Amino acid sequence: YRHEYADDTPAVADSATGGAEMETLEADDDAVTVDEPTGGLTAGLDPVLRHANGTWIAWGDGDADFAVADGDNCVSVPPSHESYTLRRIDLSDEAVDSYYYGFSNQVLWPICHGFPDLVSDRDDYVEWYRTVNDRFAAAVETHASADSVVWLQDYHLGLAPRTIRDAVPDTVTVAQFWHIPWPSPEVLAECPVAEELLEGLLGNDLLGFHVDSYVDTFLASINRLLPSAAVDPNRNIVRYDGWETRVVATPMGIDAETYDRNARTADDDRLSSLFDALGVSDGNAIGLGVDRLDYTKGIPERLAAVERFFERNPAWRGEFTFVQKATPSRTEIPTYQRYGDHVRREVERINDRFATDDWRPIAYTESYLEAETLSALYRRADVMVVSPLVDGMNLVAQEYVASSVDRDGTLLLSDRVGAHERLGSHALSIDPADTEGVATRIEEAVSMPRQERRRRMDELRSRVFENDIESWMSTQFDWIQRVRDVTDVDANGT
Ligand code: GDG
Repeated sequence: YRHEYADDTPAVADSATGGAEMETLEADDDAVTVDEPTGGLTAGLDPVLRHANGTWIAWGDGDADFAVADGDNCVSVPPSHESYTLRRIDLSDEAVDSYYYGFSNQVLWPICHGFPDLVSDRDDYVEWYRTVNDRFAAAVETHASADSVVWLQDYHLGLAPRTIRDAVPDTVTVAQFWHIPWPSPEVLAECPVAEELLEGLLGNDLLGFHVDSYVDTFLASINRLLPSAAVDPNRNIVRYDGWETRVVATPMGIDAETYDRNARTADDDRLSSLFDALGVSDGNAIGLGVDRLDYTKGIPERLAAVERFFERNPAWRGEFTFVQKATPSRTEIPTYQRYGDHVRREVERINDRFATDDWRPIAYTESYLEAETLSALYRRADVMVVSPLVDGMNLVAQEYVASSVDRDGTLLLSDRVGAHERLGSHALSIDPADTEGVATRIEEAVSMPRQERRRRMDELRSRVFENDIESWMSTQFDWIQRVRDVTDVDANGT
């Protein structure tokens, strides 16, 4: 888990659950150490699980968890004040390869992001996806009681809700949050098991997406590919096989307070050592990109815009450095290996073109940054460029805003990410594929009067703080309660 911090790891729990940064036990000889989640979904879920005394079901390397687990692979956590159960699903290398790197990330991920040409399928991928979804469903069945809430996260568990629904009493509430976009029906039709996936998801009582447009394409997909289901377009309810699924848009927030606090308290040395290591001059204006190395994130397009900026503005050479933090991700997959190589080559080419003896236009790093260092870097960045070609939400844009405690920086935000709905009107909106347009926006940002920067940042900050992870969690549970009440009414025949 530790090295997959920015990646996505499926998990499911009775009462609540989450993804990548789950608290993980590391056995070191006889001692057990704990990695605490530093922010994001897992940090939001931890208190909920404690409160609910629930069960968190997840896979991962988890060697240490298995070392301290009982015969059912259950561990009581957190070790200091045990209050919920961590149940591990042990997956073989072959399962991880075909289920996670295979069907989840080489079929569903490209399809949901509108890149059907990048699908790379194999016969056993979907078989493993079914098998692993069934294993999660079986674990849920073991742990659920009649009034449980089951909350599933993300596209790795698209078939599990139906299996769970068929196995547990009607009084169990099943909800899911889908963290990535939902594609058009035309693109979804390229998925070899599109209908089965839709049927799977309609086992949920509640299905959440980040924004309305994904809800709309999901309902359009049902109309087109599962005509026996009935869609109520006014209430966004789908009736299928005797069950009702409510589909809602609930945009995810971040733990804004923590980013704000880390940005304020981070020791100055953190940033100076990072800049020393990257050869960045302290006096430079700083541009910044922070992403997983994923073809959806638009990194080469962004670098091309930075290159264009330096072409058009020779006076900024030596004065402005673009820092790109790129996190290697899904590196087993050839498309990702090629993408990483391409990004690194582009950095080198642009640096060769403009570098002087004591300055390089792009400072590129793939090293992990501790949370405080990342916040300090966000705080220091004058121009943050978030330019994915498509992105379910994008948390980085929100983290930048929360860390901008001096209210001095400018956010350039792609109009193709979920976060644009909430932040687009006060960020500088960009079309990520328009090199000239993004270069112009960088020019605008570096020459924007301070007052204007503050005005925009104040507005962005109030949106990010008002809609943080806590508010998102409570919206989830309000919706879960609402669909639960409906089920109770139906069960009573009224
Ligand atoms: C998926 C959806 C949706 C990166 N490098 C470091 C580091 N990170 C952290 C960032 C941020 C996270 O990784 C990346 O989150 P994003 O939201 O930007 O993107 P995905 O990984 O694609 O996430 C996305 C999200 O799920 C939630 O629903 O927003 O659309 O694709 O938190 O800070 N963190 C640290 N050091 C690093 O070097 N500490």
